[in-house]
Amino acid sequence: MYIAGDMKIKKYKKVVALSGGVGGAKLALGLSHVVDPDDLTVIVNTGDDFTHLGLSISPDIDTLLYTLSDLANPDLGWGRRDETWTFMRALEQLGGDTWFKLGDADIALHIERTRRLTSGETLTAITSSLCIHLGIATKVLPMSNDRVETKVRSDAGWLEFQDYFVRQRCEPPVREIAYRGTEKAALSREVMEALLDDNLRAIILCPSNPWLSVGPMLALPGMREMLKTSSVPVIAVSPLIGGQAVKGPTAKLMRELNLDVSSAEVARYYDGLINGFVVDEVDADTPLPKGMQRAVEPIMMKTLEDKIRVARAVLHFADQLAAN
Ligand code: FO1
Repeated sequence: MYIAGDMKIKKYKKVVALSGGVGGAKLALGLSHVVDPDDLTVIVNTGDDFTHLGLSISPDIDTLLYTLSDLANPDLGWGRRDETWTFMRALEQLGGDTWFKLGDADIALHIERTRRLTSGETLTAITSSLCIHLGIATKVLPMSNDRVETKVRSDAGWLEFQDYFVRQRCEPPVREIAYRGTEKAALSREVMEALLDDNLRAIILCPSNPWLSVGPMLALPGMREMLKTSSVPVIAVSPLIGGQAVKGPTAKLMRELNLDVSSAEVARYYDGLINGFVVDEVDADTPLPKGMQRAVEPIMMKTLEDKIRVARAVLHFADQLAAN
């Protein structure tokens, strides 16, 4: 805090969120309505990225871009609203690979990103430019400009993430998860600056799948250290409500990894990295690791109002922890 004139101006106002997948994008949208756009940075998982039909696909970045620009397909949770599928039908007719659905408008994004990556631009620069064209004021930062590939080991061996998640619809039991490339990948300079900003108010781990969407970000050299030593509150929101995943394979994955399917297990995964954990009312008695503070809030986010309410609650929780 510093005093300018007789006004108390809250100096600490920058918010950084780590997000991946649909759940993360919901809270990021809520935060974008609560925090001034130029004070919000969302760091996005790129471990789901892959090359398909020669195109560089970044699903978690795209889900976030479409969500923040209100272009997201409300039913699918990925891709664009009001989409048409002429390309996919033509690809089918030609015997092409159609298990990964690419809508006609969505393809423009993949083609443009591929063109610019091929010309040598970084994923960070391209994403920033896409935000401008999509009218997104929130800063969206890929976690790294280097290649990282989340892989899951099933009984039939290692699977590429999208093959597991989409082509095989998360059916193969997962025995192990690996974040290929993280040992030599680097956090981008922009990510480091955002996390080390001395105007920071809070760091938020959005309710994404901890093992599949947040894990790759935590595996990047330096990320865990920065969260552990952060001088501002680091808050995570549980992706589970009453032992059920709100969406996606989180609960099934936890069972297969012989983990307890509970918010307590998620808290253990984040132990040492976060100061506060937000759980739903049904999980109000979740036991937390020593030193971790709890906030109880209905965390199901269906409407925009829900997303804004949860975002406000998370920031209020962070401010309370900062004040103590
Ligand atoms: N998910 C699916 O379940 N089926 C699809 O056909 C599919 C296509 C797709 C295309 C572009 C894109 O950005 C995402 C797409 N997704 C699809 C979702 C994607 O697999 C997941 O959002 C993430 O990888 C998991 O967080």
